[in-house]
Amino acid sequence: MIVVTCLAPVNIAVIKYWGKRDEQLILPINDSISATLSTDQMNAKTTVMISPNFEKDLLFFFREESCMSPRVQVCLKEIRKRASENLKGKKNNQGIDLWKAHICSENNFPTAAGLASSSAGYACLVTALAKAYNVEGDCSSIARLGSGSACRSVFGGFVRWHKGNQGDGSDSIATQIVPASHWPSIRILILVVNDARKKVGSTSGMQRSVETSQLLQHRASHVVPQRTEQILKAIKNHDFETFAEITMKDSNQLHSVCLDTYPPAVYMNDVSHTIVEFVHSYNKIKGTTKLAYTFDAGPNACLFLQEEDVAEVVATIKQVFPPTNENNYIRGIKVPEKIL
Ligand code: 2P0
Repeated sequence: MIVVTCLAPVNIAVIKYWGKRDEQLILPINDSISATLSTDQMNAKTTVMISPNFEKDLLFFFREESCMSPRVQVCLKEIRKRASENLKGKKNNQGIDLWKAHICSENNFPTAAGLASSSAGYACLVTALAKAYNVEGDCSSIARLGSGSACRSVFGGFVRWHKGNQGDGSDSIATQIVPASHWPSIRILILVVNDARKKVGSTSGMQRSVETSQLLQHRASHVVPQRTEQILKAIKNHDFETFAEITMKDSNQLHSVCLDTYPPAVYMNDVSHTIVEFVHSYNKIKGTTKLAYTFDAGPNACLFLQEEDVAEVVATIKQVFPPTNENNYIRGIKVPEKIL
C-alpha cells in the first residue's frame, strides 16, 4: 500500500476566469492571473491510499463516504493514464496504475462559499494522486480538469493560466509568473461576510454568462488581453497602485458580467458593496491606493495590501464593521495571509 498526504493552498484571482469555450475539457475564454495564498490558514488536505487489495475507488469528504463525481473520476483516469505511460517497459513494474484508490479530502474553510474551495481541493487531489502513482511533470492541466481555477493552485507566487489555442487543451496550462519572494510585502486579508454555500455555483453561473452576456464577449476579446499585460508589468515592477487599480476594475467587471447575465447571477451583497465603498474612501483619505478589493462568486472580500499597512487597515475595519452592527457584519478577518 502507498499512502500520501498533501496540503494545497487556495488562490485568489486578480484577472478573473469566467466562461468556458469547452465545458468538458474546461478550457477558458480568457487568460487569468492569481496569487496563491500560504497554506497557514486556508488549505485543502487530501490523503490518498492506493493498494492492489482495494476492490474499488472510494472518496471520503470530511470522513463521510461520498459519490465520486465525474470530475474526480476524470482526474483519476488522467493520472492513471500518465502512470501507465511512465511504467511502460520498466522493470519492477508492479502495475500500480491499476491499483484502486481510497481518497480522503477536507478543507479548513467553508466549502463553495466563494472562497476558492474547489481550486485548493482539486489541486490537492491531483498533487496527492500524482505522488501516490509516481507521476511527474506538469499536473496543472490535470487539476484543470477537476476545476478550472485549480490549475493555478499547483504553483506558488503569482500565476497565469494561459487560455491556450489548441482544441485538445494541451496548451491551456498554468505557469508561475514570479515566486512569492519577488514581492514579499504583499498581504491578503479575507473578510468573511457569509460562509453559506452560494445559490448559483460558479460552473452554472459562468455557463449562463457565456450563453447570455454580451459584456462577457467584449471582456474576453477586448479587455482581458490588455489588462493581463498591464498587470504582469505591475507585478514585475512592484507597482502596487497599478496592480490595485486593475484588480478592482477586473472584479467590478466580473460582477457586471454576472448582472448582465440573464437571469442575473448576484454574488455580492450589501455588506460587499459597503466594503467597496470603504476601500475607495480609505484610499482617498490616504491620497494614494493602499488597498484593493476583489470578489469571487460570493459576497466575501479579499483585500490586497502591503505588510506595513496591515495593522492600521485591520484596526480601521474593526471600527467600521463592528460585530455588533447587524447590517454591516463581517464574520471574520483572516489576517495576514501571505503569498506562498
Ligand atoms: C477565478 N472563479 O478566476 C474565478 C473568479 C470565480 C470567480 O474560477 O467550472 O470553480 O470548476 O472550472 O474553477 C470559479 O470557477 O469553475 C472561479 P469550474 P471554478 O478564480
